[in-house]
Amino acid sequence: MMTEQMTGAQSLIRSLEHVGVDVVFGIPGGAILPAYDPLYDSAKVRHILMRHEQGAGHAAEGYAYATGRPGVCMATSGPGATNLVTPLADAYMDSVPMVAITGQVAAPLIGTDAFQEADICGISMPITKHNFLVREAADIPRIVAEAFHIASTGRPGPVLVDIAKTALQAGTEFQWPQRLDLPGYRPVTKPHGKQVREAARLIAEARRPVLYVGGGVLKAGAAQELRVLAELTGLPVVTTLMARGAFPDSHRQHLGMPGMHGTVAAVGALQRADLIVALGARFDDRVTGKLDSFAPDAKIVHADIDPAEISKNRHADVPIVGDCREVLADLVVAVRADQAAGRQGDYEAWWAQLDRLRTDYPLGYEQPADGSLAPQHVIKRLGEIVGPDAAYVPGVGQHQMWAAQFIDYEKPGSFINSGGAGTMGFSVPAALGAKVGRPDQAVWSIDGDGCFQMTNQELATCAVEGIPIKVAVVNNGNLGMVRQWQTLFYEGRYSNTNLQTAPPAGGGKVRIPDFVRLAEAYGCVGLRCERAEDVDATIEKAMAIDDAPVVVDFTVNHDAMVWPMVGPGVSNDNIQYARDMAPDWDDEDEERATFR
Ligand SMILES: Cc1ncc(C[n+]2csc(CCOP(=O)(O)OP(=O)(O)O)c2C)c(N)n1
Ligand SMILES: [Mg+2]
Repeated sequence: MMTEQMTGAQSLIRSLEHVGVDVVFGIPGGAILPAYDPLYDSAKVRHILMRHEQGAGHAAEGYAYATGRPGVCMATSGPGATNLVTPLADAYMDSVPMVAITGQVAAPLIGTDAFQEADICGISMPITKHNFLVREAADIPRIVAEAFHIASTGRPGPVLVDIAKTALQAGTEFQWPQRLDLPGYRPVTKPHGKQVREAARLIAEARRPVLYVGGGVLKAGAAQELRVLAELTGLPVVTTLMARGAFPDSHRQHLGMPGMHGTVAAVGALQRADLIVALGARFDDRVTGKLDSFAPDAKIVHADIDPAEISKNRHADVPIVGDCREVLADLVVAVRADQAAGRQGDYEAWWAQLDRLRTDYPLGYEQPADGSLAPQHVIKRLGEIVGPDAAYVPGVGQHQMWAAQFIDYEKPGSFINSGGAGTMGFSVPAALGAKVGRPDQAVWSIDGDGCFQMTNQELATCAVEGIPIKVAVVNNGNLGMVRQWQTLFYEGRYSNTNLQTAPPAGGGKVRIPDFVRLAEAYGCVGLRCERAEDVDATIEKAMAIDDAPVVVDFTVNHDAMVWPMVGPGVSNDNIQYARDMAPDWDDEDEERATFR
């Protein structure tokens, strides 16, 4: 076996090279400083110096989404490590493979309230898939190998490796582990054949089935298998916020996104289904609405790699533990066998109902009466002009929902967002990380004026490191999503939602900050667009620039709202198509009179 004398820090960098890491996003400081010295010499690992550790964490997430490989971020002890808390929580909620490496104070000082000491393992326990505190240099290679294995297998997630400064400084013998020994960690990927055949039987017997597709299908790389199953069975498909791109929006079997801001057809389909086949989805409250009135007549097949998800929120009649790609592949075989034996579902009446819903209630929006720019128009044109090969990375708020609704996603990796945590500030650094992961792909951050102000300092990173992302700021001058709730649920009392980033309707000049000048200060190109007739040309101008990051301030109407909407805590049956406008379900089925 090959062994070599080196420091713990050198063995850390050697270990990262061993697992194939090519980029680390981070910021140095005292406790992690020993690791930055050998990093300086690594020919294989590029370090990108970020402006905030939160940005480093989200960049690692964006990189992971773009490449499918774990993203890596690095920070020093204390405040450096605590600045990673938000991206760790974000990655945990959305099952993003990520490894965070933090420096810790010297081993003998741990627990003494030493300078820049924070118990990041304790702090991050509930928001990491696993974490490690490393006190001995000899443990570094083994723990790095385990961390990457845990982050990227089973249900992916963030793993934190906290390394005492003394372990980085000590001399050690580098030894790469021959095999991993992780008792108790053996994710089940192969689904149970009996359960899969039972699921196929229910599909053949159902009259109103729906495939409820979640982010797990993308994580499993199972888009192709999903398409085969969908076309073989003829089932309608809904894709959650986390699954946008798992099934082509242009496909005639696609009903769109379910949930709080889903399409009437997708929400209605789940509500009146007699069978829901949930694939890598977790019955999140934003999808189910009021849980006890969700899909009251549906039997549930629930496939997930994480057994803890199954029957967590909704009882599963047929639980299937396994990797979605294997589940889908096996389901295809089982359905084919049923079909060969003459057992095939008849969904004609169901499709007639669903087709009527999508014809009667398509996604749409109103032109603002004051002649200002409709945010939905900006986002729709962006998708149409930039096309399906790009990655779109929204922040959190109204612009995120419009980005999910009004851009057609045709393939995996084209929509990258913060779903479970809803983290404002995700977009710019995640777009940066995605662009680093896939430099040939156009990457558009679609950010809100509020979100943008949380992490826009990473534009400096983009400019300095040559990472030419594009940012479309949908600038409504407000914390728009909060303002929408104030309009609907707080009698229009707009407490603390006006950010003054855009002049109010009817005049005024104040923009604080002016995003065009801010972009220029950061070494980016800044553009502004305020009129519908300029939207196309502005997007084309931004696309033509590829030697610098571009920021476009799309100054839009302040009052636009996201529709449809299922109010918080309300049953999906009460979805509003627009303000005070409920869909007419025109239900021929007397038993489901609640739809009227
Ligand atoms: C870190 C964080 N703080 C607060 C919130 C609550 N929140 C959700 S959406 C939103 C408004 C976002 O404003 P903006 O970025 O301008 O987007 P818009 O809704 O206007 O499109 C806020 C404050 C959040 N999701 N994340
Ligand atoms: Mg806003």
